[in-house]
Amino acid sequence: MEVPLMVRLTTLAAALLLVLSACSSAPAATGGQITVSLSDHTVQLLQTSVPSGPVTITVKNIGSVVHNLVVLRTNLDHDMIPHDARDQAKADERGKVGGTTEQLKAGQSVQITLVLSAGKYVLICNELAHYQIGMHAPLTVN
Ligand SMILES: [Cu+2]
Repeated sequence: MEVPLMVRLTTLAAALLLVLSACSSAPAATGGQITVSLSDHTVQLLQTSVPSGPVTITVKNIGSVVHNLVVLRTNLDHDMIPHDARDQAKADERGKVGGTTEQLKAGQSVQITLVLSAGKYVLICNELAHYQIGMHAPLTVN
């Protein structure tokens, strides 16, 4: 009688261990999430503020031409970013903390993760003249 009981206890312990290890291997808190939709003349954010730390940004091109996303850390208002000194058709990317690495084609979406500290940010599309036609939006990181 004692041996089967030991077996049962061992099995129970093993099961508990499995449950515990399953818990510890579950994804940790995923951090902030935002979704950015790039239309042909706007940058739309589903969330306008996000906690500091890792922030996963889902970027969707819902427009009809190529777009990109550049994340700037700046205290300037989102519609007050100066143009690039060497190219008036582009916005100055000073304060850039990240962005998409390639142009997004119409209908394409990508996810990027940035580690953002608390502060004010501006999300823009910096394809030629896209900033000027209104592709910018503010983001606050708390
Ligand atoms: Cu654009």
